[in-house]
Amino acid sequence: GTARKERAPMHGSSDERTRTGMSPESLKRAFVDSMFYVQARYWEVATPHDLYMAAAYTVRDRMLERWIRTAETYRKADARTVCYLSAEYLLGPQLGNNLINLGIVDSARQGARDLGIDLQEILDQEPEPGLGNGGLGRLAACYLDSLATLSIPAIGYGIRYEHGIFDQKIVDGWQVEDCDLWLTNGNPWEIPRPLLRYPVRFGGHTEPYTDEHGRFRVRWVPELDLYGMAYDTPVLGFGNDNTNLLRLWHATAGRSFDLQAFHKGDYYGAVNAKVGAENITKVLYPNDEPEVGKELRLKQQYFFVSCSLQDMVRVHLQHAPNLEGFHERFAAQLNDTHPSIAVAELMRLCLDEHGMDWERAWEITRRTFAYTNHTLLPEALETWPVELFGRLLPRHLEIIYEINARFLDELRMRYPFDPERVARMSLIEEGPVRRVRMAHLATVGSFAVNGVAAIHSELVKSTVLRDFHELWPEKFHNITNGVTPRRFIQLSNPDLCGIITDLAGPGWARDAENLRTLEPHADDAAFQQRWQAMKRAAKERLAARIREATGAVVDPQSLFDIQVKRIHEYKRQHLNLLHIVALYHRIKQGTDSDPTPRTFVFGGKAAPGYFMAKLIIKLIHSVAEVINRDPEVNQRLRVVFVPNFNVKNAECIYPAADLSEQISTAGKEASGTGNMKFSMNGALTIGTLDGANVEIRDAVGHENFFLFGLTVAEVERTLAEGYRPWEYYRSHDELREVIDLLRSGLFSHGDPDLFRPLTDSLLQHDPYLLLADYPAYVEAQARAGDAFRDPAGWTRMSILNAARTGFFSSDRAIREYCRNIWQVEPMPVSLAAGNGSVP
Ligand code: OX2
Repeated sequence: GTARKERAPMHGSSDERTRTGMSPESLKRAFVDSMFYVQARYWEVATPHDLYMAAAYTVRDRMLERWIRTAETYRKADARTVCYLSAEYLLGPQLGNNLINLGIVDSARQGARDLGIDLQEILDQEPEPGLGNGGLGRLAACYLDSLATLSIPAIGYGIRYEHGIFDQKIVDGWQVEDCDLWLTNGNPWEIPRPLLRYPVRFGGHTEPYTDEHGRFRVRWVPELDLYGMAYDTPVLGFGNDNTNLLRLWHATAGRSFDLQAFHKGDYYGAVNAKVGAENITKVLYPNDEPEVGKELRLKQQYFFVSCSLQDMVRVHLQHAPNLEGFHERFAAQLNDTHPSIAVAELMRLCLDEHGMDWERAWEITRRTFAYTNHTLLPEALETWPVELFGRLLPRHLEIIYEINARFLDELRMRYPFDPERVARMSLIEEGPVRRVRMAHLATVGSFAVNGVAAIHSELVKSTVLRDFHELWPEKFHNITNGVTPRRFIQLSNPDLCGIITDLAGPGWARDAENLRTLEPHADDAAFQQRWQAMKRAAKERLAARIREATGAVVDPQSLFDIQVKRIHEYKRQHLNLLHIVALYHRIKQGTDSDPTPRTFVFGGKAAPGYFMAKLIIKLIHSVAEVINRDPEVNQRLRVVFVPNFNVKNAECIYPAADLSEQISTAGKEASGTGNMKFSMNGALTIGTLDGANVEIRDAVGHENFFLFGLTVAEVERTLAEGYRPWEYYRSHDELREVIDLLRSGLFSHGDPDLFRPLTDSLLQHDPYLLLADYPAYVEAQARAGDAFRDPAGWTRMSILNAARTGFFSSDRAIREYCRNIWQVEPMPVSLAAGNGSVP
């Protein structure tokens, strides 16, 4: 780079310095300024959107100051940097979070009030960047927050999707997808970097040649090239001055490309190719499972990985003459297998572009990457047909074959009499269609592999990566997921934040173990009252939102029993429904013994092609319709579906929950993170021994958790012994009546076929063992209902949940990654110590 030799002069006048001051006065002045000079509006005609933009620019200026100082500090220190490679970042709205991390919420509110503006109204204007599907993308966003908060030099690399996760509309009880338009009104948080672009190539063929030293080399002659352009978003730490970088890549057609094609006289061909190039970052695939054989998806993956690695190489070469030491400068985390093509791409860069020999390149590559596994579901393990792979990335396929050949040789030496094991471990799955196994590529090409909750990490070792664990036991780790208490307590639940701060002081938001200060107050009557008032207010806010969004009226006194997450059969929203229908049935029969009034809240998106998940959404609405309008029932039960569950809605939902539904079939949910957000906000969990539920239950105390259901071992045994759901149906009267009600047409205006695919699946296969778990679930629900009728007892349990979930802060998780995997140290940034390069 062309580092400036001289520093900009320091601005001396006090006027200049208030440009980024934090007082209500400075914020006001900056806001008015931004309205005029950035948004180009004057007061009288400013729309709510203008107010939001001016506020965002005001906040951004204060972030940029920290960001630039951070970049300078890291660069000077030549600091080891974490690169988080993720196809998804579910960031959620930025303004509120940035105000918190800058510590200026009160000043901003004051400043806004002085100008006659309601800060909340401004916050509500922001469309959220929904660049992720669910837990995996939200985890990446929490980790960015914690990395900055812990002063760790880190870059998040990903894709700037023009359209994020679809907007969910509900029409006649069915999910309808609408295009997400988060960028249409402009995005004040990103800085486009038109000059920071890298070529990315696809297709063509490879050819051997001899280089000037007489060495054998391979050249890739691609068919197509395009460019990735950087868009940078600053990520503030909380309670420090560190501000890290999220760099998202946008695809554009290259100029060389234009010239070639246009000059050949094929104008329309060139135009088409240009459009094709730009399609790569058009839209997020809305499935939390891999898209089988979708060429564009593989292109997205390679596109962002290639840009990111080229960017890392550029930075490395600013400090070093060649790629030696690359793995010492960077630790690159692969967030699931989506970026695992990085293993082959770094090899290619080392071998083909930097003339390194194979052994050296492989050593550097294997010491650069670490891989996080997020799922054991066989249908979610990514593989790509060799044919497609070779057509798009011929050179990478060659490299993968070579990695595999060497790896298999090693295995044959190690296991000479076990060819089946060697075949199981191969990077290539043999069969009618040969496929590249991305999890194997990631495992072989990484120095560490981790699962996302204790039970999940054990299952990774004993199931999907068992052979690899036997070969390299020391490579395997567990890092239980975490969530950021800044967004999921401080921002979402200001009343709870106030309670904690009064007791524990403000330090808890950086050290969540301080939440334990609440514990001795769990039985204190006055404290309990304040706690109940906090919960009550949150429930009233949610009730108002529900009314606005759906027209449904719910009673904040009732037990708020909530399940929000992607809709999936393994998550078993329909088990929840079976219980609801059972309660309904009992009331109608007059056999009810649980008089606790309940409001059941659902929310979540279904993958657009996932028929069963969409049918579950329809069933939720259908059951809601019957229950909510039946006067015999609706004083006791209400069912609502909050449309378009996203980060913004979630912030309003978690604080309002009394009971959190975490009811996946044991062994299926890798971790879950919603479970943590609920518990931190004082909800009790009804759940199975799955994912992080296990550790949450141990942390909060078994007596403060409603456990039910088969364990992983019992699930395995049940299936192995030939599970016959029909027998549960036959022998359990209430269960039979509930399923018969679903088949009767009661919930489908007389159409007995509407929900048939669901009931048939339950009776014939029931792969997720709903019927086997039903009796235990209903029994645990009865315990929860009883417990809720003792307000003091319930409140005590609620307080203990919040007090004991500090472990599930993403700060703890990131500390573990830093120590056990990345070997990186904090590099604190001081704004105050700056000598004037920032105005
Ligand atoms: C999700 C997992 O399903 C969830 O259990 C976990 O909490 C989350 O990742 C974060 O680790 N796609 N999404 C996930 O896995 C995959 C694959």
